[in-house]
Amino acid sequence: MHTVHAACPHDCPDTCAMSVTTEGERIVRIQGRADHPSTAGVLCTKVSRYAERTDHPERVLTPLKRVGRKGEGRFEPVSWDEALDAIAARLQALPPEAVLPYSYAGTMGLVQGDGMAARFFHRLGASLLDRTICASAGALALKQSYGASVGMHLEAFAQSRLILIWGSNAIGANLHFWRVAQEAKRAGARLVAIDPRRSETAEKCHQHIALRPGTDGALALGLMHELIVHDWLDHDYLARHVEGWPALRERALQWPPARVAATCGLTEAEVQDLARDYAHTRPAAIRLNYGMQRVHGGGNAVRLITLLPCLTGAWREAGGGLLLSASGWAKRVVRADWLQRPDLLAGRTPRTLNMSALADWLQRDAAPDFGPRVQALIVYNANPMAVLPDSRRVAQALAREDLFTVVLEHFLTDTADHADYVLPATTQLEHWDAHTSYGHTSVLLNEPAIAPRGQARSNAEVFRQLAARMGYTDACFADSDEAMARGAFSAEVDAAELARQGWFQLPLPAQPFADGGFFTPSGKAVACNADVPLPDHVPNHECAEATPALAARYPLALITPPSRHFLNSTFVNVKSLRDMEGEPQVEIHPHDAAARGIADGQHVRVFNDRGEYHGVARVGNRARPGVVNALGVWWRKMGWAGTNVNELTHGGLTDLGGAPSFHDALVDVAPL
Ligand SMILES: Nc1nc2c(c(=O)[nH]1)N[C@H]1C(S)=C(S)[C@@H](COP(=O)(O)OP(=O)(O)OC[C@H]3O[C@@H](n4cnc5c(=O)[nH]c(N)nc54)[C@H](O)[C@@H]3O)O[C@H]1N2
Ligand SMILES: Nc1nc2c(c(=O)[nH]1)N[C@H]1C(S)=C(S)[C@@H](COP(=O)(O)OP(=O)(O)OC[C@H]3O[C@@H](n4cnc5c(=O)[nH]c(N)nc54)[C@H](O)[C@@H]3O)O[C@H]1N2
Ligand code: SF4
Ligand SMILES: [Mo]
Repeated sequence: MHTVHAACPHDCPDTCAMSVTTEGERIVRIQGRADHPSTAGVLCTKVSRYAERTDHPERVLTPLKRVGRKGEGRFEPVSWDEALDAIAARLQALPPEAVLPYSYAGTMGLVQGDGMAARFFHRLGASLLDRTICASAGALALKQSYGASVGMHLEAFAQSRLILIWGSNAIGANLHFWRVAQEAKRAGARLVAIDPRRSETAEKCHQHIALRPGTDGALALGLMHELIVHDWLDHDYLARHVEGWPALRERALQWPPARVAATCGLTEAEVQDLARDYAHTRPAAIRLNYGMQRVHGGGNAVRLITLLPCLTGAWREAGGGLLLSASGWAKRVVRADWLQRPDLLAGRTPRTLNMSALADWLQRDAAPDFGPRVQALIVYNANPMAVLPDSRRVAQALAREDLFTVVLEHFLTDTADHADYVLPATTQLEHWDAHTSYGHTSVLLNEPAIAPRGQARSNAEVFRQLAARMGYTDACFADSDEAMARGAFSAEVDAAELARQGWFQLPLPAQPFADGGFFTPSGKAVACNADVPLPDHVPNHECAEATPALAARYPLALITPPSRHFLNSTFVNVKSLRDMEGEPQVEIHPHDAAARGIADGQHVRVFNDRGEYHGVARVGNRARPGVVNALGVWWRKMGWAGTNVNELTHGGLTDLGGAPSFHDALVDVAPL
C-alpha cells in the first residue's frame, strides 16, 4: 500500500486536500485530509467516487481520429505519433492567429491548466482566450470595489452571528463553507439564504428570501436605503475607507422598500427586516457566490453587495465582512510569468477572443477588424458544446467541416464528438500539479498516485511534444510536469513544508480590512471615482421590464443552477452519480404547473425561440412563482431527446466582464 498527497482538481471553491492510497496500480482509497483546515476529512459525494471516474470503462485510452461526421462521435484509434504529426503539420500551415485554444477549469491545476499549454500557444502566437465563462463579472466587480478577488477567510465565518448566503447553494457547490456555517449556527448564528430557488441550502437556513432572478442589485440598494434612513451607518468607516459614498448614498435613497419589493418580488417587510438584522446582528457576514452574477446586471449587483459591509463597518469585526472569491490571496504567490511565459509572444499582440462567444468567432470570416478566420480549435479542460449558452449555435459552429478541432479529454463528451482528433488525457491521480483555491487560503501539491492509464498523457506532456514537433527549442519546453508543479509558487510558500504536508497555509492577516487597506490604488473601497462608475440595478436581458413583448409570449423566468451530483458537465457520465440525480429536473411552482396542466412527475418540455429542453416536472416549493429551475448541465447525448438546458440560454453577456447570463432567460413549459 502506498499513499500520496493530492488535491481535488475541480472547479469548486473548496479545493480539497486528498490522500490517495493505492496497491500497485489499483486505487484502494481516496479520502479528504483530516488535517487540512478546510477539507476536515470530508470529500463531496462526487469526488468520493473518483476511482469510478478514473477507471470508467468508457475512458478514452488511445488517441482517436474521426471517421464519421462531425458530432457523430465515430473514431478509430491511431498512434500518438500519427496524431501529433498530423496536428503539428496542420498548425504549422496556418497563420498563428487562426489557431484558437479553448480551455477552462476541467482541472484548476497550474501545470495541467495553463502551464505548458500557455507556453506553447504564446510561442506559436495563437489567438488569446478571454476566460469569461464563470466568474469574470464578479471578479471585475471585486477588482473595482476592493482592488482584487479578496475577502473574509473561510474560517472567520465560524465567528459570525448572521450569515447571508447570497446566490449560493453551498450544500451542493461549496460544502466546506457549509460546514463552517453549521459551526456558526451551533454557536447561535442566524443563516439567511437569498436565492430565487428554495435550494438544498435555502431550506436549511433560518430564513429564505426568494427574490426574482437578477434583482440582487435592487435588493442591495434597498438595504442601503434602510441603513441610511435609520442611520445604521458606520460614518467613520465610510469617511476613512470608502471612495464615492455621497453619490452612492444619493442613488440608494431612490430605492425605498416599496420600490425594492416591487422589483424583487418580495414584501416590504422582508426588505426592512433584513436591513435591520444586517445592521444589528453582529458580526454580520455575507457569503456571495458566483450563481447570482450569471445575469445581465451581475457585475453591478456584486459591486453593490460588496459595499454593504463598508456601510455598517462589518469589516471591523472578526466574523464580519464578505467573501466572494479568495483567489486574489494566492495569486500573489503564483509564478504566473514563469509558468505561462507570456514573454514568448516576443512583442506580438494576438487578438483576444471571448470564450463565451465561441460560436460567433467560429462563424466569422476573415476581416480587417477580426483577422484570419479561426481554422483550428484546440480544446482542453472544457466541454463547450455542453456548457456554453445557446447550444444550437454552438453545435452549428462546431460542425464546420473546415474547422480542425483537437480535444484533449478523459471521455467522449459532446465536444469530443466534434473533434478531428481526440487525445487521451491523464486524470488528477495520474499527473503532477499545483493548486490554489478560490474558497480558502492554502496552496496544494498534487502527486500522481498511479501511472497513466492506457496511453493517456498529461496535457503538459502533449503540449511539450507538440512544441518539439513544431521545432521549438526554448529550454522551458523541457521542464517536466514535476518541476513545474514544484516550481509554481514564489519563495513565500515554504516548498519543503508544501512537499511534506501536501499543502501550505498562506500567512495572512486575520481581519484583512478591519482598518481599510483595500487593494485599490487609493486603499479605499470604491463606490465610484473617475475610473469606476457608480453601480446601479441593471434588469435582466430577458424580463418583463426589459422585453415586455417577449415576456408576454414566454412568461416564466428560467434559472439553470448546478445539480448537486454533477460539476458543470463533469460526472454526468458517472453512473452512480447520474442514478442519484435520476432524470433532468425541471422545478416549477404549483400555481404555474396548474395553469399549464402539469402534474408532479410528468414529462415536460421547456421552450423558447432558441430551442427546447426535456425533463421531468418537480412541482413544489423549490421554484418560486414565475420562475422555473432547470438543474444541471447534462451532456446533451445523455439528456432527453439530445437536449440540455443550454438550448434555452442566450448569448447575452453580463454588464461587467463579458460573461454568459445563464440565469437570465424567458421560457414557457408544456406537458410532453
Ligand atoms: N455540485 C456542484 N458543485 C459545484 C458546481 C457544480 O456544477 N456542481 N460548479 C462549481 C463551479 S464551476 C462554480 S463557479 C461554483 C458556483 O457556485 P455557486 O456560486 O454557489 O453557484 P451556483 O450553484 O451556480 O448558484 C448558486 C445559487 O444561485 C442561485 N441563483 C440563480 N440566479 C440567481 C439570482 O439572480 N440571484 C440570486 N441571489 N441567486 C441566484 C441558484 O438558484 C443557486 O442556488 O460551484 C462549483 N461547485
Ligand atoms: N446553463 C448553465 N451552463 C453553465 C453553468 C450553469 O450554471 N448553467 N455553469 C457555468 C460554469 S460556472 C462553468 S465554470 C462552466 C464550466 O465549463 P467547463 O470548464 O467546460 O466544465 P466541465 O463541463 O466541467 O468540463 C470540463 C471537462 O474537462 C475535462 N477534464 C478534467 N480534467 C482534465 C485534465 O486534466 N485534462 C483534460 N484534457 N481534460 C480534463 C473533463 O473530463 C470535462 O469534460 O460551465 C458553465 N455552464
Ligand atoms: S468537488 Fe469540491 S467539495 Fe468535492 S472534493 Fe473537490 S474540492 Fe472538495
Ligand atoms: Mo464556474
